[in-house]
Amino acid sequence: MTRPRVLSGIQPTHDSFHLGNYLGAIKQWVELQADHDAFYCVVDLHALTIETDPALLRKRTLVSAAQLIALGVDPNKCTLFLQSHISQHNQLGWIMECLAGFGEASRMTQFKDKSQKSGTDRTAVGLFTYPMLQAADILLYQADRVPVGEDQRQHIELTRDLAGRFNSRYGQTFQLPQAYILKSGAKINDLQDPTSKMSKSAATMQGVIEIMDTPESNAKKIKSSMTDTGREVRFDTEEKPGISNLLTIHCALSGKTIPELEAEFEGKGYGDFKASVAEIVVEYLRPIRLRTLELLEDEKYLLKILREGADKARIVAEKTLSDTYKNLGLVER
Ligand code: ATP
Ligand code: LTN
Repeated sequence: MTRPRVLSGIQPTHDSFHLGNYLGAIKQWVELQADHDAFYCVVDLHALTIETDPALLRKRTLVSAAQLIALGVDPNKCTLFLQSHISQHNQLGWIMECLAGFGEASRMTQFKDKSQKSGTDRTAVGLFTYPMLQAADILLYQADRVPVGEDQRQHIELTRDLAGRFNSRYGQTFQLPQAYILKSGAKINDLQDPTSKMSKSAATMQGVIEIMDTPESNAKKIKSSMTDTGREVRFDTEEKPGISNLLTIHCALSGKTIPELEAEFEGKGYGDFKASVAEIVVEYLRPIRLRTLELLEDEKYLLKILREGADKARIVAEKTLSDTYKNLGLVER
């Protein structure tokens, strides 16, 4: 029996992934690789939608790949590669741009939010066409499932719409993918502003737990996270967004349930609870950070893994693109 396909991608836009990236997306990548035919890529072409320094882009791409491996993405169990190594992504991206409506693309909230922040003159056209390249990433591999955080749901819906439209116009070509979004962990919030999502592009990193940050710094960030009113450790996103966020983080990393944690901290204050979250997070991340640093020391090994991944990915991507071209009526070579 063939295993269901899964594909996901992450941008190399920062020196470190954060806890939201891990709990919202990468943790699912690791679990799914056990019983899925999994394709995971560092979407370096997507990172070009913001202005990047070449040396920094190279460094961040390798740090991203190293972190994925350290977090449990296993190149022996899945196909790990860089998007720019497979030219079919750009080629299918163009087809998707020709299929998407201008109005449809204009409704993407990620584009609206990001372009509003920087203003139209400083917004690249690539940021507008970003979701169509993302659709190509997914459809090239005929993915059944796409593990992402809640903020990506709209892009996956668009991908399904584009795939369905193509299939009905030109004949069955693409598998319709489904977003794979967990209920818990799908949205981890900023520790200082617990009503907005933890984000790499936050104004200040005080509320962002970075995987590559030192244990001391992360412990400090958790201990000085925003304090809600009251004193009880109770899950209540309306009244206690900060504590609820910390409970979600604790649960995801310690494996304990929310009622278990509420009982454990009954009669104790926020201080004790924060100290426990800090310990859980720091001890969880400590070996991951060290393993990432170790992998980065051996760049040759890392590049070899990525080359082998691209060789496997290319076989699937070539087949899908060639079927797509044929179904569109583009003359064969
Ligand atoms: P930016 O804020 O610059 O868009 P980001 O921090 O959201 O960056 P991405 O590279 O866009 O990071 O996201 C990578 C993956 O992590 C995506 O699947 C996304 O849904 C998920 N993700 C990002 N932030 C969170 C979060 N706070 N909680 C849960 N999942 C998240
Ligand atoms: N847009 C996504 C990154 C991304 C992606 C993909 C996710 C690019 N291509 C394909 C899943 C599948 C983001 O901003 N997190």
